[in-house]
Amino acid sequence: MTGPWRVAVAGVALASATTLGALALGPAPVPAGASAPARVTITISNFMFHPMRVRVAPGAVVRVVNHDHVVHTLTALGAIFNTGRIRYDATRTFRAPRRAGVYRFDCTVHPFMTGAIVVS
Ligand SMILES: [Cu+2]
Repeated sequence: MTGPWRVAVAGVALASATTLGALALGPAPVPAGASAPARVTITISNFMFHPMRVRVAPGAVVRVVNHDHVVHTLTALGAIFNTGRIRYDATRTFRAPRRAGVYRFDCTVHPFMTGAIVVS
């Protein structure tokens, strides 16, 4: 995957996030032009990531907290980042990639749990 391709994908994703802002899940999206946060927290509850899609700065610190009574993971497709197994009430932290793009992830234990980190 080349750099320009990833940047193009991120551009499309941001454009749709802006257009569909009112329909987006989770907190209000960061306005276009504002800098993306350097730290975010993703919580897991009821077998869902909250928020399911989050915009972060390159290399941002991402905290993941599991509120479910079962083990989950937050694992990027291709395992570019991976929390490993997170038990009930445990927290794991990792750094987002430095390269702009849309990074989809799931839970390796429950692959129907999906989300995305948008680095921009
Ligand atoms: Cu899971």
